[in-house]
Amino acid sequence: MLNTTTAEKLEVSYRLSGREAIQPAIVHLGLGAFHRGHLALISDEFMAVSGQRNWGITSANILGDKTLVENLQAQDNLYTVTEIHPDGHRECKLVSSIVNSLHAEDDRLPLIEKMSEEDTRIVTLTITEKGYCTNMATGELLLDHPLIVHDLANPEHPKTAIGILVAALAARRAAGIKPFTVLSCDNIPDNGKRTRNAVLLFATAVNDDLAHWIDEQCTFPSAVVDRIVPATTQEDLQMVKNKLGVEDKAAVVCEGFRQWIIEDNFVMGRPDWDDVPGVTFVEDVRPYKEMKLRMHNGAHSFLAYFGSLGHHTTISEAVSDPELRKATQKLMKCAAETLDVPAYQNLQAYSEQLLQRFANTELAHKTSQIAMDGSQKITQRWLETICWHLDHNSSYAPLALGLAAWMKYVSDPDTVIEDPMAAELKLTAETYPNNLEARTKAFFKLHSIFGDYLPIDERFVREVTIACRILERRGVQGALHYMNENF
Ligand code: NAI
Ligand code: CS2
Repeated sequence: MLNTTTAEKLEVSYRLSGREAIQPAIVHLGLGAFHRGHLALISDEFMAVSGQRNWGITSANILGDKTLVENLQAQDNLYTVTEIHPDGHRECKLVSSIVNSLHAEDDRLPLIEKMSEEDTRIVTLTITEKGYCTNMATGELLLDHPLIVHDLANPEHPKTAIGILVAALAARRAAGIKPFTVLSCDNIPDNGKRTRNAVLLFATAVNDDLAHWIDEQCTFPSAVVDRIVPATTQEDLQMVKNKLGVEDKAAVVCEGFRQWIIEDNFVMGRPDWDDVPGVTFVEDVRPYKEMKLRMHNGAHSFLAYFGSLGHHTTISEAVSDPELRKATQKLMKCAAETLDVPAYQNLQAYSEQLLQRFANTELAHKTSQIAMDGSQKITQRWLETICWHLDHNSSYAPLALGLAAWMKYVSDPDTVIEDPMAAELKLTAETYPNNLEARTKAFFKLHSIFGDYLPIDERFVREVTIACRILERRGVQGALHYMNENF
């Protein structure tokens, strides 16, 4: 069991002295691997270097992962993060910033009460792209989403993160308490603005005066987050146990790289997170957001779908395939052309750094994990790049081939896909089993992914249909080689 002995072994026992004095001023929704390997670790390091004890975290899962919460509670909410570098060097860090953990799926009230306390000054989120219940093409809240429909009818007993945020803000307003800042740490474009718009639309449907209060007083800064944190495997848990001599059932492994770029707009103050490496406060995250989502995540999804089709289990295996590596470089170049970044930003160097990060064979980042929830990812990772190239009449062949791979992946009758739109995707594929052109156009009709304009752009439809044909006729390696030779 993780305890003070572990702290002594890691020579951080000082970190636990006075831990009981830590005040939880942050509530986090989405107690997942990334939260534990990024925000919670950064907050822990910040409190260690600053000596401040008033930025502890209450972390909650509102959907699933009950066992993780129970395991964390059983070890006093302590856990470790092992940063694994490409050369095999491992650095194990004990994290003590989470002082409360909740599983709030069955009963939201304790969580909402915690969020309503005046001491709670920031609410952070890593609830996955699907957790926002929004149309990824437009960014708008899906008012017909079954859980949103439930929450609008039962605003005091919400199931969604959006509903929970509004319920907690309503309680604060009723108690005459200022609102907290909402800080999304998810890979969605304009995550602060989109969360704000979803909260305001929901609040307007519940109570117009509440919506005005939120609009005027609550802040929703956007942020760009970057650290590769794969789902923890049994091998990871065993590695940590061998290293520490005790079991850590909430252990996280990740790469050494980390980045967190945050708009500095916090209504009730914030920690000086930038006292620790990798964190920067800015006025506008837009240039960084597009770079990260289109180059890093765009390449990640490309490697995930072509890697899966090519029977590569991990990203590091996929990127070791020469044709796939070359095609990924071309995709990143295609994305880089769309970016308006500061002159000092060397996008070629960024691309090469990404390939090194992807090639980290010490991290078992599974292609299947990244391939999950594609309906919530490809819009911001690929389609925004495609739209730019359509506007500029320039080529986007790697992205077209990526879409072909995604459609082939989700259409495979033997592939069980994890995606909130799995049923629609499978039905679309099954409707046109032998008519590739009709099937491709049917996918484009999925509005929450492709929006209004792409499906009616004949150039786009033609380009992607051709890519699908190339993939069908030449196979994975043949299609990659063809694109590499001709683009
Ligand atoms: P994870 O699977 O470990 O955790 C997912 C979390 O989301 C869990 O706490 C789960 O309870 C919650 N969740 C899932 N569906 C939800 C819903 N509909 N409503 C509310 N909560 C929901 O995944 P991980 O690695 O923590 O990633 C979570 C998110 O963090 C990603 O979707 C991404 O947006 C962001 N992220 C992840 C990175 C990574 O490398 N793992 C890196 C950068 C960002
Ligand atoms: C990945 C991201 O699972 C995925 O979709 O592309 O979680 C990726 O690991 C992070 O964005 C890296 O910062």
